[in-house]
Formats: sequence, structure tokens, C-alpha cells
Amino acid sequence: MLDRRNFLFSTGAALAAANVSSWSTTMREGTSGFTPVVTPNGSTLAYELDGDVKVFRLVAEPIEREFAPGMLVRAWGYNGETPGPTIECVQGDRVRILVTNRLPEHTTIHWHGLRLPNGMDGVGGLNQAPIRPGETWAYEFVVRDAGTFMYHPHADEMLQMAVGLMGMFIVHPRVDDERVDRDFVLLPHEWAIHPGTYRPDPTVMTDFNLFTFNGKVFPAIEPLVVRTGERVRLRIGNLSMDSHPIHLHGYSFDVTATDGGRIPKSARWPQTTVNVPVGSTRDVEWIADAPGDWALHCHKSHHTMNAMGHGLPNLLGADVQDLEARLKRLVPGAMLMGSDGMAAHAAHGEHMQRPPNTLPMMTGTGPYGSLEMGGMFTVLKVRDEIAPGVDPGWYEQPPGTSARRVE
Ligand SMILES: [Cu+2]
Repeated sequence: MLDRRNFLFSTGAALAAANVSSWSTTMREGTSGFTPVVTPNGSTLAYELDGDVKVFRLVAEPIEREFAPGMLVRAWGYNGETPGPTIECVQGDRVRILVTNRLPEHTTIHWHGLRLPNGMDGVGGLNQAPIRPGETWAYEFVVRDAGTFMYHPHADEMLQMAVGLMGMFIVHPRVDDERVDRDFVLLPHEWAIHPGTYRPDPTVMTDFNLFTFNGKVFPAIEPLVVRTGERVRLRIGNLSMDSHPIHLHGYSFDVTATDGGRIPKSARWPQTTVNVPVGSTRDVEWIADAPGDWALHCHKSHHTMNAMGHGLPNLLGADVQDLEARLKRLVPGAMLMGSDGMAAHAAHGEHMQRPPNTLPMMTGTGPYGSLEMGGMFTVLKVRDEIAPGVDPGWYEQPPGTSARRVE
């Protein structure tokens, strides 16, 4: 967790240096100068102060991550997590990031999107020698730009990112004239973990079968809980192998920034789906003025489901009853999939045998039954009253505002 005392001190000092009147305003209002980001299912990296330098520590190491109850993944991460903890600082800060390598092979870290001295850019072989197992290296630079950035290895890069080494790097402006009430961070990722196994397969290049937000699949992804009327920012990164069109129901948002910086107000796009290309970040912002439970998900429909068997014959529309009866005589418990659509296979588990450590293809239950989702899906919960850290449960639709059966 963030070290609250250092956090307040450094933010106040930054504001005092920048602008005396904003310092006094800030003190009078009792605020800290910026709204800290929240990384659902993750954490913000604590730091220590060495004089004026914010000192962060990252340990690259093999980890275990529970994608959802019933599935444990043997991945690589930072400080026990994938994605690694979110680094959060203020424009103009001098940061020192101590990186310890506890992996079985060398690594480096590249600070994606940040403008910094060439020797701090982290490309193994180009900007530095690799960080060998057991070594700790220091990266130190002044953070020049505010924005939404990322960090990831630039050594054996395809493998190290395929198994989970990545994180977000958030820089707040020194004086924030577009402060929001809630500031969330999501890092989607995609994985190839064959049913019945525990380790991502780094030889798979494009045919992924598990899709996470912050290292979790629905329904294990925490909802985003906000109060009615709040201004909300969502920062989305992407270090996977595909773009992710992230769609929010019930709202239109403005795309306010990329990893290249804030977009001038006159050039912002109103959208309901923001495509986040590979190697990019997008900030979107909206006023949460509509209470409810609003779906927030990747719009590639195979990214909102979990692994299924591949190489199966297409049975959609086929009459399989006789075939299934005959097959069951040969292979007790066998079943054919997808002749009437796939929905019958949501959250089934019980009537369909799955390999160990394998999640249902579609799962999750809402107030009206099965959601038939998985992967990159969560819910924005907007309520008039919320309590910190408390999931408010399902939304109660006001009478007369629900879809209904008419015959
Ligand atoms: Cu996607």
C-alpha cells in the first residue's frame, strides 16, 4: 500500500514549489493535491524518500496468481503480482527504481512512454547490459511528463511479457486543473494456458485463450464502484498481442489522453468504445450521472470468455441427439458442444467434466441468472451512496424502468 505519510509530504512539497496559492488552497481543503489511482485487484507501489528522491523497489520473480477461484496460474510478476504494482508519482519527481532479478534468466525494465535519459530506457543490449539473476540495478530519472505510462521487460521480451511481467506507471500533473473524483487503472492481458495446465505457453504467438483485466478474469474482477455524479477517469494500458476495444454501457465518455499526453479539449473524441492498441494507453473520462450496474468489457467477444477446446468440428445447427447417445455408449460422460449455441455451457461444470485448474468457458451469475461471460468483463456500479471498499451488491432497478415479458 501507499505510504500515506510520505505521499502527503511529497505532494504538498511539490505543490508548494509549484504554486504558493494552490498550496494554501490545498491545505485549506485538506486534500492531497491529486486523486490517487486505484488498481482493481492490484496495488500501488509504496516508496521511501531519500532526500528528494522517491525510491521504489521492484522484484521480478516467479509467482502464483489466482485468475479466479478454481484456477491458479504459475506466472512471472513483480512483487508477487501480475501485473506488478502500479507506480504512482508526480510530474517533476526524481525517482529511483531498484530492480531485483529473482527470475531464472536475465531481465531489464523499459519505462514505456516516459521521456528519460537514453541510459535509463532499459533495452537490454542497446541501453544497458542485462540484469543477471540475483542482481539489483537502479534506474533513476526525473519524471518530465504527466500521464499514463507502463513498464515491462525489454529482454527475452516475448516470453517475459507472455508470462506476466508488466505494470502501469502513472504520473499526476504537478498542478491538476482536470482533477477527477475516481481514477481507475486497468491493464488487460491475454494468455495461452492450455486446459488442465498451470503455466502460460510462451510458444503460442496469437491464439490466446484467457483474457484478464489486472490479472483476473470475470467474475473475479472487482467492480468499479463510484458515487452518482462523480467525475471518473479510467486509464487502460495494453502490452498484449491484440488491441482491446473497451466498451462501457450506459455512458458516452471522452478519450482524454494517450501515452503521448493529454489530448487538447477541442480534439477529444466522444465514444462508447475506446480501442486500445498494442503498446498504447488511453484515458477516458465521464460523469457518472446514471445509477445502475453497467457492463464494462472488451468488445472482442472471444475476449469475454475463457478457454475452450480448439480444433472441434462445427456442430452449430446439426442434429446431434442420436450421435450423442451413440457417443455416450462408447465414452461415458461425453457430450457434444454447440449444436444449439454455446449458452448451455455457461457455468455448467457439474454436467460437463472439465480438466483440473480450468475455468468454465462462460460463467458468473447476476440478479437475473447466468451472465455467460468470462475474461475481460466487469461492472461499473454507480450508486447515490457508497462506502469505501464495499461492494454495494446488485442494483435495484426502480419500478417501471425494467425490460419485461409482454407475452
Ligand atoms: Cu480484448
